[in-house]
Amino acid sequence: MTTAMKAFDVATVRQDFPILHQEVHGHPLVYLDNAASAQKPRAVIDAISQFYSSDYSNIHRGVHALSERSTRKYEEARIKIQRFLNAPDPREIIFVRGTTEAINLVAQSYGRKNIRRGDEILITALEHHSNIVPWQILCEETGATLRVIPVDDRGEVGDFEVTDRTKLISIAHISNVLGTVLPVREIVKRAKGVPVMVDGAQAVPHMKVDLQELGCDFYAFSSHKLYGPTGLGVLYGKAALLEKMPPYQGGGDMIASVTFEKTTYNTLPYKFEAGTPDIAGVVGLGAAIDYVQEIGLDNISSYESELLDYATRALSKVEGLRIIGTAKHKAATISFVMEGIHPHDVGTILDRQGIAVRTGHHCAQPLMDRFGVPATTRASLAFYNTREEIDALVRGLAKVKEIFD
Ligand code: C6P
Repeated sequence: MTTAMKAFDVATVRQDFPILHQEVHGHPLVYLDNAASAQKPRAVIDAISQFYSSDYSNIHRGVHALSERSTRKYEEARIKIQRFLNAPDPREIIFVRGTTEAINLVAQSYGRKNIRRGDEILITALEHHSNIVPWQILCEETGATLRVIPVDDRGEVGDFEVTDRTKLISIAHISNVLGTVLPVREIVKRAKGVPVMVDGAQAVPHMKVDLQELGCDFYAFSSHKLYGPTGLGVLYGKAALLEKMPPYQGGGDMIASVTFEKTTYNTLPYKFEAGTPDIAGVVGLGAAIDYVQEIGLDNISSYESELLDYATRALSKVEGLRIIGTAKHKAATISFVMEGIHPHDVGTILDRQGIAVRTGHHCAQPLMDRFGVPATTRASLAFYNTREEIDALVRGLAKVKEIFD
């Protein structure tokens, strides 16, 4: 039982995260780099340790007790994820290494089977490299074209046209740089049946995601941003599409039978899970989902939204600071630039004060070009952050200015 409670209380929740209670460079740690990766609650750390201490074995292979126990825990986690996302069927939940691998899987498996010369793949201008490069590779291989839906000055995605040539649309649910929440349901409606893939890496930790309501065809997220372990992610795909897709990788567990003449493939989801997966990671992700659900995604969304308002107001008062990304629907991520000071200097000086932010292009170079900046400083919030930490950030930025003045 964790200390997280029904009524959201940030001080109580913080007790669940051992790493937060330390000093960095002589200052209390202020961790504002959650979009890069979130910290892990005790419940996740303990679940992994407990699993390795008492249940661990390989899965789907042995008839012995430990293998059966491990297999049961692994498959229980799959069902947890299915329910968490309101996916219709656990066979539609595929374990992969992360969002990046999920998108590459769709590009290489669905894409190579269905995309031809002259076809068009639609993405937006705010995508992470993970949702750009796999499609560029596919375009190079097939002769298809990548078309980009522009974003406006606030960071909102504009209108787009679906033509006979449009064969796939792939969009972020939430921008990792601007925090913009994209209207996925409307985009799916406007797609008029063209398959839509959603990169949910930044959405799943911050808002309730209901796949049946969204209606998209593929959805990807990473465990490590959802307070779970690294090296693990999930691809959801509609069974009707997954059934027709060729395997992405060959190896153990993804086969039904192998001879040198012919191999037949396993059923869903195993057809896409070649080799020994991150078994303990999956158990840890199951624990992360239990933890997040115990706090409640509604509590998380409303607390983070209040904190975002507070941070936006506080940062707007800092002279010479410009926030990049002012969409109406925004998650708790704030990118900004400071007049005459390079983001790397901002990040380094903040670090000396115990404040962790990310600086750079955030794996979204085309978006940096769109806003005419080489890099930004990004403060990305989680439900364990506090107003006091935002105040510390503002004080930290005053110090940055003092050094540069
Ligand atoms: N963004 C950030 O600091 P992986 O690395 O596969 O877990 O996730 C890739 C990815 C895909 N899409 C979006 C929208 C993302 O934000 C990320 C990861 C981190 O913004 C690390 S670059």
